[in-house]
Amino acid sequence: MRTQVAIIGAGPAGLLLGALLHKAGIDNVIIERQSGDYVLGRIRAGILEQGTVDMLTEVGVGQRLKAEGTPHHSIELVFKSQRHAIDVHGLTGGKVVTAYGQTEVTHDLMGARQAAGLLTVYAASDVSIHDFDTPQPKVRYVKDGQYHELACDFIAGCDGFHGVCRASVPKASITEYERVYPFGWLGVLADVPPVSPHAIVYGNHARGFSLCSMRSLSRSRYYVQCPIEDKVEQWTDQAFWDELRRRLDPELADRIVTGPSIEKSIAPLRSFVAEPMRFGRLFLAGDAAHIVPPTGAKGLNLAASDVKYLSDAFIEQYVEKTSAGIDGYSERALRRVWKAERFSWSLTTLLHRFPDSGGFGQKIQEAELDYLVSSRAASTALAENYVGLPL
Ligand code: RFL
Ligand code: PHB
Repeated sequence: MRTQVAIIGAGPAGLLLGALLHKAGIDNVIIERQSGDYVLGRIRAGILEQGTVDMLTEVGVGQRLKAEGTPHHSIELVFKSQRHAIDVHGLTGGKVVTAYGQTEVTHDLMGARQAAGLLTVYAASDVSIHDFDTPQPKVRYVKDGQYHELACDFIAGCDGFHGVCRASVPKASITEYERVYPFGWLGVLADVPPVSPHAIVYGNHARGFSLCSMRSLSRSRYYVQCPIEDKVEQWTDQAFWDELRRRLDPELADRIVTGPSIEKSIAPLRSFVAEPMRFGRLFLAGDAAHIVPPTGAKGLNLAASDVKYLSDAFIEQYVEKTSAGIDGYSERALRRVWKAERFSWSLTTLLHRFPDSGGFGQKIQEAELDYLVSSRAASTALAENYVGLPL
């Protein structure tokens, strides 16, 4: 089998890249390790930047997003038991973010890909990539017990943090930067109306961080910071709701509607960047190249901006016959990646309880939050990063 671009991974990065390339008439095949149902069952991101919404609209999956996504004009910060709104819309000249689950984005992109008759090989095992330092790269995999080889012009490594693509690059050719945080996020999904349907709420409290988000007007997504050693079985639903309430202001705590969790999990927090993002004819995009802690809601949005740059580069290559885009991809993508890394790290540092920072650390965080909500300049800096820096 042969294609122009072999895409490894059918997460948001791989599916969106496939859609952008197809729209430009560039042939592509996606190879995914998991089944389609497994990919759809992962509960992850929920907040889309306007640039991501625009890209999804451009590839023809904007309809349900427009009808069912919830625009957020502001975010709210809770500290010292008081809630303060930051008018993101007003401070950015009219920009908003949209609450629409990653599961829905994946569902829409999978549906459009299937309707267009494009090939995605799900449940492929033993995926390996070869010869990306030559003009004839190849992907090998096993499907239903049969060995396959896919020849291509380029390989797009969209296979997430634990994928095979970054791991296939010789160690001497790649530099990795990493920070692992000493806590996790315990997340609960529940079919109850969100306590704050028009703004994501971020809470700083001496007991730890909390977050109130949503997937729809009848489905809520909440998180509390927890020790990284905690096991999800230790947390009953009741213990989760009690802890969330303790970390919010009294009015919001009173208003929370609780119910049985339909998903409960603990996610570790990490900042990570691998440089460069191109190795001959292999290009990394999304979580395969970088991870942000979820505090700034940037992971999925960065995956989208990477594949926008990458699809532009391939279009230049195939349509305009120039390699300038491909040659500049890594540098272009990394400039935006590092700014999002900085923002996600700073918001994580500002809002979480660190084991060794003590009362002094808490007071400094509260002073910074107080400055943030009372200075127009500081609020504007937060707002423009939150809605997404320009592509
Ligand atoms: P994905 O989604 O991990 O997809 C990679 C795909 O590659 C497959 N794969 C392989 N396929 C073939 N061969 C192999 N050897 C393979 N190895 C892996 C995997 O099965 C998978 O299908 O990466 P992608 O596409 O780069 O997308 C990145 C996003 O998923 C991620 O950044 C976000 O979910 C991060 N994130 C958030 N991002 C936001 O923009 N806004 C948010 O509000 C937000 N909240 C979150 C988040 C991530 C979280 N967790 C659990 C990490 C909240 C949480 C709790
Ligand atoms: C989510 O809805 O899952 C979510 C929202 C905002 C964040 C992180 C996660 O910063």
